[in-house]
Amino acid sequence: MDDEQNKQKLLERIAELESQVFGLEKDLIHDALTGLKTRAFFEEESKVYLDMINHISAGKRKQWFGFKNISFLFFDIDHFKKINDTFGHDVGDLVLKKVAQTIKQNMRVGDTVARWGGEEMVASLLGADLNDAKLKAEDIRQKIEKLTFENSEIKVTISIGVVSSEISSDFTDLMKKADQSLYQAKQSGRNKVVGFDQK
Ligand code: GH3
Ligand code: MG
Ligand code: MG
Repeated sequence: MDDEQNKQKLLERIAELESQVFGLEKDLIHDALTGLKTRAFFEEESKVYLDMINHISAGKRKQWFGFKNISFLFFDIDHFKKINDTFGHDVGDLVLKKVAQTIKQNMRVGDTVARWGGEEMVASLLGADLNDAKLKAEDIRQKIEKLTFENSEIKVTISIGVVSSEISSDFTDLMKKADQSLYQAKQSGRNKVVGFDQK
């Protein structure tokens, strides 16, 4: 297959995926509590971008679709159980919603934020390399640390694992590596950003 055919095939695949996605029920795309995208949507969309990375050269990707890399942030609220236990589950829900909104507000057009499960969230940053993504994560970490709530005793922090397609272009592998980085962030004291280092 030549480049033009490859491009057409991918464009068709994207259009097909979009129509499939729009055909799904709203609650299959959006998480009811946070309003973020669902994990299923996130996974499908990310795999399309990673397929493009696997099949189209970096130069052509940049020229045709405007991106070379994609990076992922994996978020987990610190000691969230304690927030629930101290202030109640409803307050926990409000904290989770506010954190989700803060993450979403700091994204660019083309980025996607989803609820991975519980108090874990993920984001894809299209066009960002590892360094860009680490800077973005650090900015979000600081904004979350500064959030205030009606009850001024509530303090919330977040740990973030960061990976980039520079290291792997397999979705499952990337999420595994993001989770490892997140684990390191937790182990080294929480309220931290850790980028996946190949070494
Ligand atoms: P760590 O810093 O290690 O992440 O500690 P943690 O307490 O955040 O981690 P853990 O995984 O032990 O607890 C997560 C808690 O998040 C437990 C669960 O009850 C709570 N949780 C998960 N989903 C929701 C939700 O939708 N609403 C509320 N209020 N709590 C939730
Ligand atoms: Mg967790
Ligand atoms: Mg947690």
